[in-house]
Amino acid sequence: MTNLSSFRLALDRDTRVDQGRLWASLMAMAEVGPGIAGGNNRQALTDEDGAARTLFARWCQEAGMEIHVDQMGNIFAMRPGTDPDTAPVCVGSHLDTQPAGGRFDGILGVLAGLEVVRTLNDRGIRTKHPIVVANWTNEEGSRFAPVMMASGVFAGVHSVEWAYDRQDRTGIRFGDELERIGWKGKMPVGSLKLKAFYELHIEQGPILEAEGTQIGIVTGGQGLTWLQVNLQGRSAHAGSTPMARRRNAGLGASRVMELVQQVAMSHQPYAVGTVGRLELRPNSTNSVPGSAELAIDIRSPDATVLAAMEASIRHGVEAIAGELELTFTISRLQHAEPVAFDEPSVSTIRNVAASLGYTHRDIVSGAGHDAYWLSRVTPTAMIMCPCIDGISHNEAEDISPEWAAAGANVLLHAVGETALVDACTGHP
Ligand code: HGY
Ligand code: MN
Ligand code: MN
Repeated sequence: MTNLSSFRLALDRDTRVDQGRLWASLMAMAEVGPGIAGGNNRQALTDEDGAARTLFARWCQEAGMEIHVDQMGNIFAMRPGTDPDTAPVCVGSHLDTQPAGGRFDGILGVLAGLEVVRTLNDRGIRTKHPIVVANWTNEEGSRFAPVMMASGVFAGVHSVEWAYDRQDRTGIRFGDELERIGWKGKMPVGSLKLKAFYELHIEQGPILEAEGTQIGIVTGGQGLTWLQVNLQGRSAHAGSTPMARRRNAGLGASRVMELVQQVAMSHQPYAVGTVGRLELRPNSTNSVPGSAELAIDIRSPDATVLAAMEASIRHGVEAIAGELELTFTISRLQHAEPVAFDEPSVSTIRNVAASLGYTHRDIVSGAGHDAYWLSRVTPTAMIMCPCIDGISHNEAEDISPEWAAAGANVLLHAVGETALVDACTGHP
């Protein structure tokens, strides 16, 4: 049993990450899978995702870490601790992006984790617990639903087999695609037991920037439900079909979109509702749409509000279909309850932010994150940094190098406190 007195609870307070190196890594990663407007299109399990993984793994190996990959392609870059029998402290997020995604959503959390290790290496600092930097597969859920898929398997929310059978909209299976890009590991998912998990993420909303606050102390996150609605009418000639004889699925879709807006607005200020995906068939200018598929995203920090929104939407879709003589199906694509993070871990983040002199405030996450599921299996907390105009899931997503470094410094010191710094190492 190691003598605990040889470990300090904290790094020297003047220890900071290398802001320029972190920013250079973010910009280099942004070159992989570029979008069309300055952001990224690096969707899960595409070749671009594979290239990002390869780059990340190389950087981690150059920093002296061992690479472990589980059956869901989750990457765990491990920095050994002085006591190999202890559970690692994990930091990380995701490298996959939305189709019109930004350069920082998820990527900041992964590369700030790498920067933490690079900084400890620079200072020759050892920790008692190993440190793991994680890249969680398919956080975005845009190509393969649901969101936070592989961290969900890690936390026991989904089975590996169920996840492997998820298909994208062209019918490609998740498991086959993971195999194709060469990132289907052998490590059983969830076998890595963690001491704690910290995720740094951009806010993806306007609060921190508007207040001029540097750090968000994330106390929890709102719940989310995705619903898929399929409306079935009859395609018909746009010219020769009288209005009274139409069974117009496109009209039905427009009313469902308005319904989602009204339901969200009726639960303000803590509810949001979006129809982000709409597909009409046959999708031809001179054919009345015979069928429509809509994907609905509703969220609230209050579980009862979320349930009430879902019930109102289900009821409203039935009424709309009746009025327009459509048949319909409505099904849940996914659901995550609102989450509260581990209070001692949240306090660590808050105390570190204060001791480093950063302005900070508690905040509830509007977006979903891998930390949601990790909080089921290990003490978990999140750190947020502002983003410009609160824009995200948009190629214009942007942050400042200073915000990135401030978040990474809080991550660095939170890791130092949790992984226990070996007092005999590091510069005086
Ligand atoms: O949908 C979300 O909240 C996350 O960006 N995947
Ligand atoms: Mn994200
Ligand atoms: Mn996202």
